[in-house]
Amino acid sequence: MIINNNYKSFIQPNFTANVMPKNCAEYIDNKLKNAKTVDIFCHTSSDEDSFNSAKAMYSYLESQGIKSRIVVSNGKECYDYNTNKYNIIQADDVNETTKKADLALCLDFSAKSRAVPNVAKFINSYGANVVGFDHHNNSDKITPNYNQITQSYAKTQELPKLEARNFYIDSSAKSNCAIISRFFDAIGHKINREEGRSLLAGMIDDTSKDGFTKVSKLGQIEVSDKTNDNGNTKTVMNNVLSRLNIFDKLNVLKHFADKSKLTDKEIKFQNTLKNRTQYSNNGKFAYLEIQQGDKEWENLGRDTIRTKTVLGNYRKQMLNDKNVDAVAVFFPTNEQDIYKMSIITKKDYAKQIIDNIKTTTCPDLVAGGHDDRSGGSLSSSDKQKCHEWVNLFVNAANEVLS
Ligand SMILES: [Mn+2]
Repeated sequence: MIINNNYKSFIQPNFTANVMPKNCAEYIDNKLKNAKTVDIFCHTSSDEDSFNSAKAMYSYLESQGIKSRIVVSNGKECYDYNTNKYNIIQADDVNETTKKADLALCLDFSAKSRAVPNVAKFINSYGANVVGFDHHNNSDKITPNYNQITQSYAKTQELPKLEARNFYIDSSAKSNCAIISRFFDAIGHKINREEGRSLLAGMIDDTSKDGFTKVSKLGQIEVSDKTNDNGNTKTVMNNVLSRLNIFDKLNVLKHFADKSKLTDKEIKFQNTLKNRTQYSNNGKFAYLEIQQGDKEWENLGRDTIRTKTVLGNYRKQMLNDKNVDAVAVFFPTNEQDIYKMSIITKKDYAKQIIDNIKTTTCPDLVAGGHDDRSGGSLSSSDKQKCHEWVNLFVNAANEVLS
């Protein structure tokens, strides 16, 4: 038997997470440090991951004497949304004539489609002066300077050798905040507690949406096996937590608890929904149509984490009716000109209804998901067009559910 005597030369790095190659981190860090001013951009309908990545970077840049501002799309419900502290401006207030900083920094997006259209145009006007971090793998690039990492390498492998570029993308990361954390590690920046709280908030939100983490009743953050990333998420999470004390952690967890608790106004709204329900002719499709300009919906802030909960409760409640086979809600969102649909059904009716529309009346329908629960969207803010879109579903339900 031949023994492979090369085995001793295998390198066993003592990490389990996808660390960021030093050259890639330093390349972007140098670009940032050579700028006097930086505009930090979040993606459309900015979520906790994008906004908290921005806050952590804002704080880091401030410590380096670099002035920056955060361009956010809504995001007002995000953790520590403090306009004075972080110099925040809304995406709507930006256009091509807005004064530019020396450098644009894109966080949690790298595709044109994930930026508000006027912001995408504005970013374009920076030419080559754009850097970014992302964990999404989209094809419609916002800038051609990409450096993409997709592999999850095992313990026995060496750090991948990568050419440093303006954009660092690791689609194996479960949140952008985790990438920012590893960026700080790679450049040797020791995060302060404020930065740590931001990174934790972004990581918790992105990973809990996908069921990769769960917060126990006792406030333990558990990373599930489903994460399947060589301990990547767990390592980065523990790394950030080690920089925080118990109060920091509870402060972040309290934010999420408060954020999801329904207000009196929202409970009142929830109680009116049953009366607003409409039915298809066969009575098997129950739906709620919130039209463009609905005052109450506007006052509640349109689609927020809590109104989404309200609509979810409504769908579940209505589907309990034994005569009802499908329930859908239609509503204007906080994304510019986007009208949305969400449906849950018995059996595989969601798929059947959507397939019916696609094959009969509207081949371009944007909708899909699971057999018994799906979402869809229409790019329009026109009340009549949205109403006609709703009717596509009503008509299809009359056929499919008969
Ligand atoms: Mn994200």
